[in-house]
Amino acid sequence: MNPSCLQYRLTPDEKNQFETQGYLIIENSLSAEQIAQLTIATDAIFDRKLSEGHGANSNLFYPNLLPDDPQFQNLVDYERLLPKVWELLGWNIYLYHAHAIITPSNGEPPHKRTFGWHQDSGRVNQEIECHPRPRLSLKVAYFLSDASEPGRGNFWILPGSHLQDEISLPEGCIGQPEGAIPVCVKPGTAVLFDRRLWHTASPNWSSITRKVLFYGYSYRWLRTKDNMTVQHLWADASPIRRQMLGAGVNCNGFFSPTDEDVPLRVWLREHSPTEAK
Ligand SMILES: O=C(O)CCC(=O)C(=O)O
Repeated sequence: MNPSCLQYRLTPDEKNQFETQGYLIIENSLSAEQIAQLTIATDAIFDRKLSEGHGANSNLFYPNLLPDDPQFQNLVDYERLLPKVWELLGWNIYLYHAHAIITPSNGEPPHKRTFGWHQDSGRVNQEIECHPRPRLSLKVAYFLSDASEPGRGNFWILPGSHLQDEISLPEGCIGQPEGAIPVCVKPGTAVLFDRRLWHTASPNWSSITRKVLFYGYSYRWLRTKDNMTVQHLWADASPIRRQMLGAGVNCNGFFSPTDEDVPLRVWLREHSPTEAK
């Protein structure tokens, strides 16, 4: 990890935005070249799925993204975003799942049906006994397509809802919760969001296929949420990327890590000691 990545640490305003609103938008996170290469890799997945019988107008949720292409692997420890992630979660972290969601034009006229509002992590929300629910993880969503206008399969959020265990949904499943907004962003934008932020996908009424890559970071003691068949990548990965890809010395080290388990902490001790605690 090049120490120049430290220039991308959270500013006080960014930290405040994430803590109070539960999300943060970082424009121009990817270069035009990165967007182009990642789009080629994402299109290749969609084309393969079409050839396997996936419907051209059906949304594609594609988990275990990383093995498909080195371009996807390069975002695991991406210098522009990883410093923000470790500042929010600390150093005992890894990538616990990563998926692409491709939303082709769904060809429907706009309608007012309530979308699928949720917090991430499924049963965690019922089975952990505390209020507010613990943060545990966050996602970085990299937008490859232009979602700068509503109606383009936007990611929708309810800003500031991350400390609420419940939200009120409109009566009769018509409309969205009060205060909800579509996240309107250009290609190359990264959106970080707390897993507790109430959010949802939405239909795509435009002619632009929506393409987004979601990278979920959590603590090393939480198990993976997709198959994450990335162990073959460990040998050639840098120490910090290896940590992000789930490597560790032994099981106890996921809970009580030694330096060998967490190269990120070793690196921080040298380059940003206050964050190594
Ligand atoms: O596709 C979307 O915009 C929403 C994705 C989502 O809910 C998630 O990754 O947790």
